[in-house]
Amino acid sequence: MFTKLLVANRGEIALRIIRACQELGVRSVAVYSDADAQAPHVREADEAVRIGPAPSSESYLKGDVIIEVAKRVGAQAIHPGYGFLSEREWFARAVREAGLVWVGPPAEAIAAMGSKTAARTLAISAGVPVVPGTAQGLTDAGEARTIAAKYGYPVLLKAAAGGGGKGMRIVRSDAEMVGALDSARSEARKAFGDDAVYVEKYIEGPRHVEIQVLADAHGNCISLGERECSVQRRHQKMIEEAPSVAVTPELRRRMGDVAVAAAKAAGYVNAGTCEFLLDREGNFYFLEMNTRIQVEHPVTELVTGLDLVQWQIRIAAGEKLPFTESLVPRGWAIECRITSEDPANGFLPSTGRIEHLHLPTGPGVRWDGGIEAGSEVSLFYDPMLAKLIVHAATRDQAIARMHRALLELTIDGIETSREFHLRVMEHPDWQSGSISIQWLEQHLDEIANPTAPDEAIKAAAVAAALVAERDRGSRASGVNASSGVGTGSSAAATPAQATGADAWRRASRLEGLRS
Ligand code: MV4
Repeated sequence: MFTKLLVANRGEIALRIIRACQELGVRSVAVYSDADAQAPHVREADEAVRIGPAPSSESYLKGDVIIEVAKRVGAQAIHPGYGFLSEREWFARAVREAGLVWVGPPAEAIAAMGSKTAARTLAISAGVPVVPGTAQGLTDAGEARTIAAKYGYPVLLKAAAGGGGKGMRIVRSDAEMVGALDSARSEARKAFGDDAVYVEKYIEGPRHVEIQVLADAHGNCISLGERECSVQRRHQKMIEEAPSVAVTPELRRRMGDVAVAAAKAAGYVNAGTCEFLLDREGNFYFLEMNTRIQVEHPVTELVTGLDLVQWQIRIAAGEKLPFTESLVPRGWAIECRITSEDPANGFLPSTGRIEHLHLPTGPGVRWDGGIEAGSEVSLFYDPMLAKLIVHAATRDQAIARMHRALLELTIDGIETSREFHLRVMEHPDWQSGSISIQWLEQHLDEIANPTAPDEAIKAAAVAAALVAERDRGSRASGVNASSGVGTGSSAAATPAQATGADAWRRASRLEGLRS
């Protein structure tokens, strides 16, 4: 095992990696920008080194600087987390060439999965089902029409270099083709410097289901089951769960086998994820492979009992996986991404100082966060502040537990996605599992901008809040009704009181009482 590892990231994932190091007996080295000098990951690591000013392009993306720091402090390995340098083939290669160990897949596997058309060709050769379509870039709209005639409209134009939905256009008729191809090309050129575009049959209303794989350097590769990530907005996932209501044991085995085949074809080692579309008939299609640890890895950890980040490090250190069979999920896990965005305001990023932070605890609750009271939330980095993750025996129990945990959570000083998540947990479609990748955007109005309730409901909410307030009058940590801001720690309250406090928060927002 390594004695020292450098964490090339910030926020919650940096802390997550530092915790894994501590439990493995590995010394951790944090790197930080000027904006993060006071950040928790800097304090929790065994050592910390400043790498530059606040903008990521001058700090967390400075691969050469980070490699120099790793060599100087005597780290043997670099863990990139997700985002930043995690899927840059050149960085994985540079780490290796500097004589350091890269905690991630080989640079060649990153490259093989980096181009969508290359990944598609690789998948097809490995017998992995992909959406019907082409694997070569289009020459012109005429060719695109011929291909569309073969598969039938609607079709989807996709950028070969793509990712994140950029350079994607749905085409429903021959008449739309010329305009769609032009705009897909120019968007792809701007985003990736490559205007190659190819065609797929458009799958309507699918789910996004992904399979976690773990491969060691000794030829063992296993599937750890699926995560369902359909609750997303503009390609940003908001909620993930494991397992998926749409996946039977038999489908899990088939998707797992396919994911392992794709990983093996790419020469994959370490943790990776194969993304699939799952249609209403139960057909699944490989989309792409994410060659990093993902934000939503904790839901898989909770249903498998494995520590994926520790396994990433152990695999990089040359350890063998102790199991050769794919694992069966136990219970149900849900993750909500807590972001500094204001759902009631078009998810506008919110900035400022976190004045007060009260974290949920209790049975089956996990908080993977990168913030604390006093943290400054700026626009320099991703708005994801933390993940709230729960585990319970059944999906219904996990939803009730997440709702309870969200009620316990208080973040004061900035707007967050907390109330958005409460409204999703309360939604009948979510509760019955009737969701697809289109569901959130179709229901955003009722979830993110709940219409003002009529006077009777509003009065009842205020009354409930006042009862809760009266009942906790003797408590030291009550809701401060005079300020109208629900800063009270509801951890000490009964569910009814917590609901009352939440009704108060909602009512006071509607009344414009919140400062
Ligand atoms: C699709 C699709 C429907 N049909 N391909 C979006 C990003 C990229 N990773 C692939 N994406 C999609 N590809 C076909 N042939 C729908 C999407 C898609 C999507 C996929 C996963 C999660 C969220 C999504 C949101 C919109 C569209």
